[in-house]
Amino acid sequence: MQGKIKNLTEAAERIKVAVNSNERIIIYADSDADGICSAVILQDVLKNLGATPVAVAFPNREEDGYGINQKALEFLKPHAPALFITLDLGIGNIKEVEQANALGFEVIIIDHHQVLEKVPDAKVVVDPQQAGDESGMQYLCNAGIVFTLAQELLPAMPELLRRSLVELAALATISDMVPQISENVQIISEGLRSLPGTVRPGLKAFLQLLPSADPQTHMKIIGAMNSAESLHFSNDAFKLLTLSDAAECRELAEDLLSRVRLKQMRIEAILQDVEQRISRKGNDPIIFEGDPAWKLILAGMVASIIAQKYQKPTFIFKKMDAESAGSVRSLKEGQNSVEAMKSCKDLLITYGGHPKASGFRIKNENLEQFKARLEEYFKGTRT
Ligand SMILES: [Mn+2]
Repeated sequence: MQGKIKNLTEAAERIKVAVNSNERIIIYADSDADGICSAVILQDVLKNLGATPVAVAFPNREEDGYGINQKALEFLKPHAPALFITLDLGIGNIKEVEQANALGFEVIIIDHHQVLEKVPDAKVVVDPQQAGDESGMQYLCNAGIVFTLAQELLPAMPELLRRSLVELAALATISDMVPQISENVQIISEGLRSLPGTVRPGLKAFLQLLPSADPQTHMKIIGAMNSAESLHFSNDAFKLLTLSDAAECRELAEDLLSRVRLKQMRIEAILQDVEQRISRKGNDPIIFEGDPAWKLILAGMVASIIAQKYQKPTFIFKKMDAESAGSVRSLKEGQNSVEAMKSCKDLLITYGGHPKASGFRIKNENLEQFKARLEEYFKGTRT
């Protein structure tokens, strides 16, 4: 049997104290399906314990920046003091966690991304990737960790609630493309088995709108969740999954599904653009392309497709006025994108993620040097 995720019990205990003493609780989660499902699971569990978070916030990666950022701290400041729980982000926010502490927040980080130079100075840090975590559960997506936390918080979880949460954990596990091993297999099979009979109005709305015999229904739901862009720290997919009114759910679900189609067209356009540029270049060790017209939230999808097709570490970014931000995909073993960026961290504003999928933000004046150093780095890793 595997061990327990480090600090999971500490996180559960601290959350219980907050619930019992009516402390304000903030949930701050990433804007993708994993972050959104993590937030829904945690909010459901808190409600079951009798608490309602004062805010559930999601950053817009394009406008606000990835992870905990200045705008988010500004936005959430009025709620201090509060317990500030980060989901699917936070492990890279060393400076921002210090700022949150100074504002009077007590931070619990629940993340599954790679630790950078050090673990932020939060009250509790749960991340199977951190030193001293012997659980061996690095394969869990964030919602998988939160689902494990949920069982800790509600040891006698009613079956109906458990099923409703495992449905979300399954969607997040599939969406995050984590290895389908151990608990992940269990979560996916249990969740997908339960999904057609879901009691969650938001998921029911999707099921009513999608053809019932389609074996890819869950993929379409995931696509719809991932197409919800957070705006003013609110996210429509989260809203949908926590609403109870059927008519409202239907409207939101329709809207999210139509955004998927728009998103696919935009991705196609960027892909064409990138491939045209690649065809004009020689045998560079990496693909490194950016443009002011590309949407940052699409960079990850584009980078995935390009990296898969060309089998090279791929950096796709949006070039903004002074800074650029983008996504990285590096699929080969031994070509760890986070380590590559760590070797250039003096040039970066932020960076982080997983070896195969990560992101960065950089001042435009450093772009050329960043590219050159990455090429140097990856030359040394070519097999
Ligand atoms: Mn994740």
